[in-house]
Amino acid sequence: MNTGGGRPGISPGSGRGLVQPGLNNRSPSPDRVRLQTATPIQSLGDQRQFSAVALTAWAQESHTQLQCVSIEVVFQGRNYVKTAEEKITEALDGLAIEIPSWGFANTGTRFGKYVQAEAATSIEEKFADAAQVHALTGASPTLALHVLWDLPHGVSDVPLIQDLQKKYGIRAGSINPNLFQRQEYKYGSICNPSAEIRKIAVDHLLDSVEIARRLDSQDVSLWIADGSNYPGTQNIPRRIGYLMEAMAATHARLGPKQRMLIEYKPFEPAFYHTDVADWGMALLLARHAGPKAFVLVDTGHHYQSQNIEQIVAWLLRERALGGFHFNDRRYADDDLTIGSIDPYQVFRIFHELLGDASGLQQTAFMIDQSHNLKGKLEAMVQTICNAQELFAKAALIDQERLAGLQEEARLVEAEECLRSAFWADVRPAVRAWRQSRGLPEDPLTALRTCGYLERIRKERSERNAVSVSSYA
Ligand code: AFD
Ligand code: MN
Ligand code: MN
Repeated sequence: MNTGGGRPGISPGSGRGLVQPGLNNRSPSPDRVRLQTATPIQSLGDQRQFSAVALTAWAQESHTQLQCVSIEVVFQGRNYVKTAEEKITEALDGLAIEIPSWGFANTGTRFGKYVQAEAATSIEEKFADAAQVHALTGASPTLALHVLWDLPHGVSDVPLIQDLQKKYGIRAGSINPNLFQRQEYKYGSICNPSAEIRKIAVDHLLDSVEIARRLDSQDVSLWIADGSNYPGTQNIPRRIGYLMEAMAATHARLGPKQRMLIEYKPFEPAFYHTDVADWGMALLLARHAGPKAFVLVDTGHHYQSQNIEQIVAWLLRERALGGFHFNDRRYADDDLTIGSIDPYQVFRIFHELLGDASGLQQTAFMIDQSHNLKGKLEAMVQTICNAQELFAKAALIDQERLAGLQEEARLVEAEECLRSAFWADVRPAVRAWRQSRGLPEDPLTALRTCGYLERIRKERSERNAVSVSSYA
């Protein structure tokens, strides 16, 4: 429930994948409409669903703006079943994917990088590229920012970002503190044995919260690279205490609408122990920090063959999932484009999310990729198109039928129910959706032919030729 600004009443929900059947284009009108809200409303009883009339009256009386997370329509005495096209349209209308500023810059591997003439060399160029990707896909209205790389002067860079937001029509998304590049962080940032160095790191976290607050960004996204390379060299339990202290201090500074997302990663850059190594540690840290702390799942941050959708199901159930960093991997944290190695896994993750409307609503979809070989913009557009197709496929899963089959343990039918949605060719419907929204039907071809790439290559090539290496 959003009790902040906005007109009292029921909004269809701004989250992704919300069920909003085509009420306007069906006639005669439905017999009955039932809505489910993001939060149960105690004063209306304990039921999970309410009639549209009761909800509207309550919302207006209590001056509340309600977020509706699902609508059940009873049409001519029967539950209205949406067509595949309607399901896909609803899914894509609600799908927003945040892209990372660093995905446009010259980044690569720790061994080196291949400099691209088109790579962004300034924060303004990153905003310009993000606007281009959004114009082609209609799905990336926000840009994740890395404080050290994008706001090197901290809070005093905020006005510059505000100008860029206005100029390019792209909002600043999650704010990513950098706790891994200062020389002081050799033995850790917020887990460093030195209180002085821990303070530098915590101050940076607090600055990041302030940057997010001034930019009206909801999420401060924490990746703690701390760890050690050799057994016995660091005191693990003591460092747990340091983590908790730093996170409590950061949580205490969050504004009413802000959240902190805690990302985990099993190894790299540390190779013996990493302080926040898995989702269990991240969840416990979030629980200790407070109600505005959530877990961030980076799909590349798991051991081989780990069941990520099961982790997602647990986090959803615990109301602890805050967001994703999507990318694909074959070996370690490879930062490849979504679904390039294992599209079925992305589909299975989307399936879990679509089965939990209010969990989905509070989950931020972000990309965390580093494009070393592919063109920066091409890779970004391709990744968004892949995500849209896989999300559309997952929206086709007949959740109700699947639940029935699971209940009766009809194994092969249940599996086929899932698989048939995965194998459905959604591309014509996705193209039709793009056309109906005034977007190019084929964003990748449009990118290649629109002239933007030629222009930026010409403008930036000289600057890129002398660019210095940076890790990402
Ligand atoms: C890291 C982590 C983290 C970080 C990013 C920086 O995934 O999200 O912000 O990459 O490039 O591996
Ligand atoms: Mn990440
Ligand atoms: Mn990563």
